[in-house]
Amino acid sequence: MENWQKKKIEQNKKLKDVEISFPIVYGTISFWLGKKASEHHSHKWTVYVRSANNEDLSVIVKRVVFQLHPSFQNPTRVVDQPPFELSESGWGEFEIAITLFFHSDVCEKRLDLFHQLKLYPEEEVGPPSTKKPVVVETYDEIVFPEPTEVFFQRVQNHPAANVPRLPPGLTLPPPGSMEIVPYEKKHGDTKDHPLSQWFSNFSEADELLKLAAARQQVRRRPIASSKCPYFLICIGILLECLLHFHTCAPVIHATFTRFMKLPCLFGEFSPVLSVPVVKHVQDRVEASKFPLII
Ligand code: SLL
Repeated sequence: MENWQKKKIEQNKKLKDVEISFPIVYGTISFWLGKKASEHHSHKWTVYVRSANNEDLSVIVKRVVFQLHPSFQNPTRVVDQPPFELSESGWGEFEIAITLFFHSDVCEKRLDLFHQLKLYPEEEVGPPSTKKPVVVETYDEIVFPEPTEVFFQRVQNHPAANVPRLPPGLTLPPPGSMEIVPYEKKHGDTKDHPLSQWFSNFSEADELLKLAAARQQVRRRPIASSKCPYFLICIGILLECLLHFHTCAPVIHATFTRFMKLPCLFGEFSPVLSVPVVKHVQDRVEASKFPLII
């Protein structure tokens, strides 16, 4: 075998029983334009995908494509740099398709997310204001099962990643002996983002999720004896994963956001409503039980 072939095989070697996850948040923030509002441009809004702790997602994400309503000019918008976001102005609410493309060592498959743009608050919370936006965010985790060694080494110390310790007995070649796929080392986080005061803090939720996951693994129950009311949903998730994704596919971990319309999981609030983050946290932990029982 040629040297380059050996190298390629080495780079593509998968780490069994290992998964790397990235907590993400995607959503929209929209402001009413007040006096500046016109018939077709009553609101300005921003749609975005960010890491849940506002770290730089470009470590895995190469490109994000936002598919807007056909009433917009050039409705397919491509963003190749962090922050992965798009700002527009318009008059109506619609569903935005958000497609994530990953670097080649991360995953060949793309990931489709969908987000409903909201311009108007659900309940009347006082007179309309140009200062207080309507914020709708969804927390999810992208899980990469069986990452390649190259990917593992590249992100193991990255703050946007949840990287486990390697299983006992598994060691990696010392850094330097592998060709590391470069990624742009720019400051692409969203910490000093102009909209960051409106971002929800999901990092506590994430910590609690991890704790709950650990607890669940300790007392893992067999499925037959489980009284899990979400049994059918679990099968749905499994089927969905099998149908849509193959081995290297990203899996949306917190899929319950799509199946269970718990309002707390679909974190919709304006600062005026100010639903406490703790509420999100508790319900997430509850809902996280069912995928872990499998
Ligand atoms: C509705 N189903 O009827 C929705 C469609 C489309 C919103 C909303 C375009 C702005 C522009 C715009 O805001 N479209 O022309 O640039 O409510």
